[in-house]
Amino acid sequence: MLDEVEITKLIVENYMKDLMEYADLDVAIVGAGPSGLTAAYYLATAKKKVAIFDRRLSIGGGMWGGGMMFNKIVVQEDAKHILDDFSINYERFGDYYVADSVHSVTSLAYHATKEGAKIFNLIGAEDVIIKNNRVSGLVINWSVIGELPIDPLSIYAKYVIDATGHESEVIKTLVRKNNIKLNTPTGSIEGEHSMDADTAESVIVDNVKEVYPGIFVTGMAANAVFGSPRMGPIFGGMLLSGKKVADEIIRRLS
Ligand code: 48H
Ligand code: FE2
Repeated sequence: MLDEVEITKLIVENYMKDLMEYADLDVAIVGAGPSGLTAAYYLATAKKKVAIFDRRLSIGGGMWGGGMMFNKIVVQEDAKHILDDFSINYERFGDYYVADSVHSVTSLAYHATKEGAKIFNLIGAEDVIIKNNRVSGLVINWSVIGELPIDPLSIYAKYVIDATGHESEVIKTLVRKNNIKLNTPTGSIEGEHSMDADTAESVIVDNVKEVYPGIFVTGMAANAVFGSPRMGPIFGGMLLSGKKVADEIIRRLS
């Protein structure tokens, strides 16, 4: 006989166990789009304790939709090795590789979680913890509470990654709430520029930086914070910048 309350208790007990375990992290990633998932995979592979918080029900960010809802993505030669790391199937057309976007998202998520990265969906980062002029964690809350005045909970992390895409939400909040200067040319958010795929993809890996002590940017957020262009549905830069931020943090932690 299946027991409804036994099922309930199993869910609550095991969720709470995860929340307790991941309340103190090596790395907290905000955003489970392609760059956040890629970063999580390489961090987990290096045995770092890593969790991703995404406010949506479903992970994958902007990757599901390919270009204008044609659910294919294009990746350039430079990033092909990352497709291979994730065993993503593709077809080659000269210097371009075309992959199915649903297959790509699910492969990124499968390998990241298989290596031990934890994904908390439906949880948003609404703020950061700052101690001694350094970001030292995240302030999290259910994303479904709407305008209800419900106070958040907090997570410690040695490093936080803003992988929230075009909006660079965590950095925006950091700048809005604190009188600080970022490690950018003007000291504030430079803002995303219009489409130029070649420039956007060639600068994105360099834009992966610790923009304020304890917090890095990656993916589209890196280009938005550093005033670089958008690139449209070519995803090499998302994968490469995700790997770069992981490599950089692994180096710092060791
Ligand atoms: C929790 C949050 C919060 C928050 C946002 O947009 P994404 O897919 O991000 P990237 O940078 O990995 O990939 C960008 C890519 O999808 C893209 O848009 C490209 C290449 N565009 C080019 C162009 O020209 O348009 O994912 C970000 C994720 C989403 O799942 C959000 O739900 C999540 O972050 N998120 N999660 N707390 N405050 N804000
Ligand atoms: Fe986009």
